[in-house]
Amino acid sequence: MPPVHEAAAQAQPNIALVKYWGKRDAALNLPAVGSISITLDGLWTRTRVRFDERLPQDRFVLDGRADEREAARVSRCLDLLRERAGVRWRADVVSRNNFPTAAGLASSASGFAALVTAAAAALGLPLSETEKSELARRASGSAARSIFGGYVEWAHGRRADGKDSVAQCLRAAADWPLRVVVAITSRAAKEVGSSAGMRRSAETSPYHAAWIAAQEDDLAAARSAIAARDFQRLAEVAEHSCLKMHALALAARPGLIYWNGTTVEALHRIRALRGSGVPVFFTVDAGPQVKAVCEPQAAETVRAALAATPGVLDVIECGLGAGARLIEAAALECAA
Ligand code: 2P0
Repeated sequence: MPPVHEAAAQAQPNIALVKYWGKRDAALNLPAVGSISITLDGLWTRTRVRFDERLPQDRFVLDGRADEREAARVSRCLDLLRERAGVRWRADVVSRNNFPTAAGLASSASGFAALVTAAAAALGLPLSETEKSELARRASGSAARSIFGGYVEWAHGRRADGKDSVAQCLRAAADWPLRVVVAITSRAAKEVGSSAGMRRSAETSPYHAAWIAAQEDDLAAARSAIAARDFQRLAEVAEHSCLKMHALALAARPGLIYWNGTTVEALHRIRALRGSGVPVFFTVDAGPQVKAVCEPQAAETVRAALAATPGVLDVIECGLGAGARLIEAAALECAA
């Protein structure tokens, strides 16, 4: 057998419409609530994993630079795959994002979905999408969703071992090709990451129990809106879930304020557009960027309105896309 075992994969970020916020098991990364997302197109992470029996340790290069901070997380994720394959080989991992890593676009979701997909293939592990979703979840919760394309639900699950807390596709992207316009309002790294923010919210926010209690109703509403392709109903539940997640975080001690002034102004502009008949709604994650989801014919109007909002630094438009998949290593276009 040759000493080198290699594969490459691509995955895309996803944006939650019904949010994940809170964990029921931090070690296994099991969520306190289920969530529903859309996987994006146009933005991607491409990752090549090369297991080499001669390497003394794992190496992780992101966008051309050795990334020490993320290397430990990458190694822990690879350990799960090595354990399944019954090998101890270390790996050389080269990854590239075609979007800014700190832009608040869930680079950990696309990153770990691509890593698991490439590593499983490199090791010759015949894993199902469901098994890949479980492994990706353990590295980063939202990565469980980026294994799948289109409209995706990640289940809360009942089992203590987390085997049923995996994602599945609810509807293909082509069935309802909505567009997403992202308004970048800051390039600063966020002060409190998602995991720490979730922990603080669960421990100190008086709204935590109310958040958990209502999630099933929001999931049911989003599922039925997606099944019926009912934009107005999806808009209502998605904005509600987003604002509720932020209300929970704002009420933590100390309060988590992920928004800046431009974020708030962009939300008002999106609301005003919808009020005037434009099919668009907003969502915001654990950072200041605003994601506007709209019907295709409204994309140009939404893009122009966000670009004209004072303080918006850049606008990125994309569609809905596919799940994680293998690619030729040559497509990576970046040297090791
Ligand atoms: C979501 N977020 O549903 C929510 C809404 C951010 C706000 O999933 O701790 O990086 O690795 O499981 O996946 C971002 O959290 O957190 C996220 P971990 P992750 O999209």
